[in-house]
Amino acid sequence: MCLPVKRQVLRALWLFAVLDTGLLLDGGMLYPRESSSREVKELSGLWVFRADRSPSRKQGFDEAWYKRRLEETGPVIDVPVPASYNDITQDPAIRDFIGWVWYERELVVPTHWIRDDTIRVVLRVGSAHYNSVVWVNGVSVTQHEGGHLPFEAEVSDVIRKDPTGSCRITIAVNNTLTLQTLPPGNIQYMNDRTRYPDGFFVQSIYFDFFNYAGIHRPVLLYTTPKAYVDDITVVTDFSDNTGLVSYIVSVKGAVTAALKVTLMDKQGHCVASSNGPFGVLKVQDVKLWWPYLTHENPGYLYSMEVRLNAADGRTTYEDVYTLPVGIRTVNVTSTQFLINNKPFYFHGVNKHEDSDIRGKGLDWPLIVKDFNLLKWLGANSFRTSHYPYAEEILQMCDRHGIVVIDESPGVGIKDIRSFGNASLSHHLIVMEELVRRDKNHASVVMWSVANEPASEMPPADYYFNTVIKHTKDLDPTRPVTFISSSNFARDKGAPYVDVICINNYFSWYHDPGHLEVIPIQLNTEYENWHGKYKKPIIQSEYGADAVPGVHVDPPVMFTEEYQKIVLQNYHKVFDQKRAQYLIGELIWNFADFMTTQGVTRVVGNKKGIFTRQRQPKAAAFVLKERYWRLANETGRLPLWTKYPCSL
Ligand code: GCB
Repeated sequence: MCLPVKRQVLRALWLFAVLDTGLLLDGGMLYPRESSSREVKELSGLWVFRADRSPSRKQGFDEAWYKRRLEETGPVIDVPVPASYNDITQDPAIRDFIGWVWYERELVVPTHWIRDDTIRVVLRVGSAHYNSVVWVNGVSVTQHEGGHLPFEAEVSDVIRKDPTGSCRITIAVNNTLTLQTLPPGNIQYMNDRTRYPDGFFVQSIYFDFFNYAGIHRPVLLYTTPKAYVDDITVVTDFSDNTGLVSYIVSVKGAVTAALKVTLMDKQGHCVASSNGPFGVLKVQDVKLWWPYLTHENPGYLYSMEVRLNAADGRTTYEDVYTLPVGIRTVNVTSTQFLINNKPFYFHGVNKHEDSDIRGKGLDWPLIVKDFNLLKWLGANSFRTSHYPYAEEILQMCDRHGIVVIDESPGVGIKDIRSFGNASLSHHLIVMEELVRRDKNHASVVMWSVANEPASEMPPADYYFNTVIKHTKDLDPTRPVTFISSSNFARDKGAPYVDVICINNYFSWYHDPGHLEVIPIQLNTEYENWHGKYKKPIIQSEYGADAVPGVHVDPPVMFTEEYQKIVLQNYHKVFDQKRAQYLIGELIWNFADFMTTQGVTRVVGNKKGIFTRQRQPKAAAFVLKERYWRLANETGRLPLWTKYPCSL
């Protein structure tokens, strides 16, 4: 069998295998897009809001606040959606609130959505942190656990009960974390009445970012026909100059269905087509998807139009869904990361979804500014530390060729009680939700199942082996990793990962103030890891806090000078090791971000090379110089980007 044919068969077998891996989830989670058969109604803007301040935090459920307009059961305030609610008001109790908060929005849905029962109306929440319960006109329509992934419910029947089309959406959201949530947390009640007031409790968390809460991503109503395209999975490959797109389409609500799949280039010309729910599209003279700064035309996307003609015995339906598709391959050797069979070196950043006032709420000006800063910096990649980011951000990555390591919210798994079956089952569901949502993004090249878990604990071995294995079953086309903290995990977990990702903070948390230890300690660490596992390494975090505007020379900790030299000392070792097995460097962090208050944090974590307001510190210029030099050495710079100073 010649290679391309063999590959096609393997891809097709995998696609079928995915449908047969004992999935915990039912159905797809395609991003809502308008088409000739689908409408989208965004519900961003002002919602009404009340925090349930009752001691039990259960008053809203006891009094069934969802049954009436929220303002009829107590005082309400305006809050924006999407946004975290924490920094919107002047009330510290709202900023630090733990428990149920209630959101409500009223609208009138278009008459034809009510009258035409061949239309399916779906309510979708992009994400809400952490547990959510949703009602429409007082009727419970769905619940969801997890703060970073979308969920939805069909609401056609509920809205049709009111012929006027008036629709009241109530969403209760609770940010309480437990030892079984992802990320985990733990409520501690302080019962010593000589020291704490009645009812005093704190939420202990084992991660270093503020536990922002609320409805963080857009809420939408969208329609499909009753028979509809429920999910699409694509896997891409190429052989010489022929691109190969294997696909599977799943359809719901149809008795008979005919599918036509057409792949179009950027000009809208059809480059390949096929019929039926699965197949392989062959694209002659393929334009591959290349990362930013590696090609003159990075981020090339085709459009895959899926057209369904279906019938359910009574009615015929047409549904159209168009998916952007980038054609590329990803492979890992013992020393390299290959995109389209060419070595790829990650020179990028770790980020957070975080900014003034809106917290973790999706904000387009911020997203666009961040992409402009990434490009200015010459960054070709980022890791979605420490949870899945908004789909809108991944779409930008696809279009701009920014490579993504896509991380689950498995951060701060430190307590032995978080390694039990309940946590594991939830982690497996979260990985399924993540892969289901992000599997078709060309920019996503690796899954990260967790950040710095206490992998030295005995139960962690079984736990992570299971999560990594399940993730590989879900998607054998992408490497899987988890992020290790310094030496702790050297003997655990690493056997199962494809790429070793290491975080360390030499001359910061270890040997503070001793910049001179960085080269020797980093060198030792790399040699140990690579010597033992013969796998490529990414420096997935390194850095130092710098309070912007604070200068001391010779450098001391927390100054801009110290941050610069930490970076430069790391870079010396990176330059030796990238000739061998180091395949990437991701600075911690792109920008300063908010954390829980504590004695080591000066109004948040200041390891950003940009401030929280996205202004560069001295270190940003060091990194910019380096990243453009790396891009010149390792990539093929497009003409217009050769001279970053003219940007
Ligand atoms: C880490 C964590 C990250 C922290 C960072 C720090 O290892 O992965 O979440 O923010 O260190 O600054 O301490």
